[in-house]
Amino acid sequence: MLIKIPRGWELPESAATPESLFLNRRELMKGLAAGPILAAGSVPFLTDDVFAADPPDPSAKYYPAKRNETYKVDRAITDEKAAGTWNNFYEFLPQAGEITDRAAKLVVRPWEVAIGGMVEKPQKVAIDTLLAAMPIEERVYRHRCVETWSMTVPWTGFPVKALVDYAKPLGSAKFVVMKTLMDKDMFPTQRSFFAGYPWPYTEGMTIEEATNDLAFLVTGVYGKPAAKQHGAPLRLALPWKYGFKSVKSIVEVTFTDQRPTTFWETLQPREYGFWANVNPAVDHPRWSQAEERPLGGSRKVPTLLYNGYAEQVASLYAGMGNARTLFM
Ligand SMILES: Nc1nc2c(c(=O)[nH]1)N[C@H]1C(S)=C(S)[C@@H](COP(=O)(O)O)O[C@H]1N2
Ligand SMILES: [Mo]
Repeated sequence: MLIKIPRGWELPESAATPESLFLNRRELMKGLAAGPILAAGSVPFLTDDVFAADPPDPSAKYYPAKRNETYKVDRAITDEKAAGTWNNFYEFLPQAGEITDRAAKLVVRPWEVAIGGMVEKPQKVAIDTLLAAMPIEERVYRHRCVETWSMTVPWTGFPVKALVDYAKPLGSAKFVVMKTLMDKDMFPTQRSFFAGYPWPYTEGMTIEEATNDLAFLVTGVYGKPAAKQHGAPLRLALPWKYGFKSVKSIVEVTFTDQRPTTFWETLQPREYGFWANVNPAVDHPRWSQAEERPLGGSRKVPTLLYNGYAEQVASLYAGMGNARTLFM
């Protein structure tokens, strides 16, 4: 986010191109990779996908999960390709963009999540063991990036509250901290110039926020295991907060009584704070937050207080005043 802030009108072609054209371009790329076959002109180049080499996903059986209709959004669901080709995942690319091919390097099995800190018993749990213990469902949520693009997506996963119950935190724990995998082989920016960033990507929330109904841990998107660029195999979704709170590819969940200093807060505390609740009336120091551009379109729409979730979450902040810091 420090490098360059893309504006709506600076989006690369891939994010704004109709899906059909985009698919054609991708087919063309595959064709080029399969050079001689294409030249022969007779054999279709559809048999193997040069981008997909992963073994079958052991969690495939959970998808599609039953949609929880409590969470309704009066906006069209974003086209899957649009959501999956405009991503923010600094471990792959230090700006938002298309990272599908880079993200293919992420190995998501085996995958362990370490649960520790102020809990009855610290433990490491394999992602598939965890999934088997969680109430898996689908929820359609809005997502609002601090850089003003947005999307509406069907996430599959389970409430953060279910993980909190599973972890059995001590009564003295006040915050939940989540961290992304640290792996210099899979994540190129963790070893390059950007090695100076405070890796691993770290986010946090209060216990009250974590146990609010809306707080969700995502394992799938669009009725399938999550595409890697979305933060497989486990990412957070706090839909009332700016997107940077929704940490991807989580390997560590820690309970603590100390408020953590998060990744973006470390880098730029006056622009990306701990609370980061969406508020159209509180501008980012460098741009307005009044409007957003849903991915897959060019039309801007108004941004809503708490991203449209005020009814569910405003009470979390009652009595905290109206400090600017709650909304940045
Ligand atoms: N580990 C990690 N998690 C991350 C990020 C990141 O760079 N690294 N970017 C965040 C930001 S700024 C946004 S808007 C969302 C984007 O999620 P999406 O790419 O699935 O749309 O992921 C968030 N989670
Ligand atoms: Mo973002």
